[in-house]
Amino acid sequence: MSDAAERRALAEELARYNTRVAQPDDPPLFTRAPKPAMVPLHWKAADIERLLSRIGANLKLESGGQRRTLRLTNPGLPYGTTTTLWCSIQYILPGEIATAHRHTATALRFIMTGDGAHTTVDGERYAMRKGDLVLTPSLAWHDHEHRGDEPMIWLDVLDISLVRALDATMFEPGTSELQTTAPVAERSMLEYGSGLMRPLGRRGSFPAAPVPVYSWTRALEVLERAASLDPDPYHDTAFEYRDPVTGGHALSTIGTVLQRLRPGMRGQMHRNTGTSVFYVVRGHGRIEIESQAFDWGPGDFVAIPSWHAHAIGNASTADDAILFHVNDRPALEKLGLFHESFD
Ligand code: GTQ
Ligand code: FE2
Repeated sequence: MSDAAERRALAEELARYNTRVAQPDDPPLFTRAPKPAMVPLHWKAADIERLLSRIGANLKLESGGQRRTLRLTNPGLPYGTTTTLWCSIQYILPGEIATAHRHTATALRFIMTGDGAHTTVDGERYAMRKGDLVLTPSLAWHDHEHRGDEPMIWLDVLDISLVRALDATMFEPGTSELQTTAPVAERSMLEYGSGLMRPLGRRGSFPAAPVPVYSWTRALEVLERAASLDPDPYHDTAFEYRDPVTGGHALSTIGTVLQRLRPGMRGQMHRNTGTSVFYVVRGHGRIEIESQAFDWGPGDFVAIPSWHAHAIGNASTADDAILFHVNDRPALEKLGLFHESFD
């Protein structure tokens, strides 16, 4: 019998004892480079807006802190937006609340439209305004309450697929609908919000994500003040949101970036392990991902699979473009699996 036939003949017997040998038709175990099942994808703002207004009109919030969300999916994956991340667009009507809870998955929100909602993260209450980034690290208690008078839309990003792959999913509902809030509002912003100094004499460790809300006005100011610097050839002006106490990533598993492309900027091709999702805050441009090209505009989303070469450019020679993106780089770095290549 040939070796291949020998292997096939053995398979049934081995399987009975929960064992196996490599079979001739097994796909290669090690590939020279990552071969993701996830595919590059572009969601257009007009489609998302139409679908959101349908779910806004037709889906009621169920009791128990359910949300009305439009999940971004990928045809190459059984669930989720990327191999590790879930991006959902949450549509919140005035008067609605999301009840207090916590989970091991790390989460963030980026406010797409509207204001008037408040979030409480581990007892600290913060306003949520357009362009703000709100962080809920693993096991931070959080709830939201929308007391404004117009619908709000925000992007939720969670590392659900990563946490599921590691069988570390936990969820705990709060004991009341909304948390009791601390007497001093936005206290951690007062303590750590400068990013330059921190209180002297603090005992014990600093909290994870010591500042839960990164305001749009301050993030934009950083980009605008950096506009006079020479452009990075790949990213132009891109800044990562960081933990102001440690200087590390703002969240331990999810990377967050705000990027400005000056008029006429065309970035060069590069690739890295890990996945990302881009959200266009303003402007028009093009992203090339391997052999594909997507022309994006305000409100669009684009997902990039691991190790896919990509280059981003601003299509306008008059206006800048601003993008918010998320990635799983902090998790990969911690595992020693982050690699990049500048082609
Ligand atoms: O707002 O806390 O889209 O826990 C999915 C899970 C949002 C949230 C989601 C969540 C949340
Ligand atoms: Fe949550």
